[in-house]
Amino acid sequence: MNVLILNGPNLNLLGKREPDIYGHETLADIENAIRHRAFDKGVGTDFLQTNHEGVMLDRIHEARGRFDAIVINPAAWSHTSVALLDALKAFEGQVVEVHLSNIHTREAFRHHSYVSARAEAVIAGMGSFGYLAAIDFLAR
Ligand code: CA2
Repeated sequence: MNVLILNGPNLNLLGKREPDIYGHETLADIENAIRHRAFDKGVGTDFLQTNHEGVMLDRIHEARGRFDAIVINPAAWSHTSVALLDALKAFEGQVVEVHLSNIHTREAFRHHSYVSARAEAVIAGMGSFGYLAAIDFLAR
């Protein structure tokens, strides 16, 4: 199984700002933990973080036929992007949506995610462990 792990806008700042909400780990720390967990489960991985929505859409298009699943933290695009939802609908594999924070206990505008309509599973509020849970779910 090959899994593409996608992280959306501003997640490159993890560990550098707002540690009370998003924790002290950097995105590199989290990606390393995912890489190790996936290796243990015999799962191949590739990673992208981007602050550019078109770059994210192109990567999802390219994933068609190459990856069995996508684990995505769409960050703010969760709450705004029908384009991201449409791109994920064109991907034939499984999709797991991950949020570090529990978006349902935060501001009302974070309660709805367009991506959730396409996701097999949605994880929120587990911090970086959510990504590892997503790998375990896909490898089960
Ligand atoms: O909880 C999550 O994982 C979110 O997807 C994170 C997004 C937010 O817009 C979603 O509502 C929930 C924000 C990512 C920004 O990450 C930062 C990290 C450090 C400093 C500033 C922003």
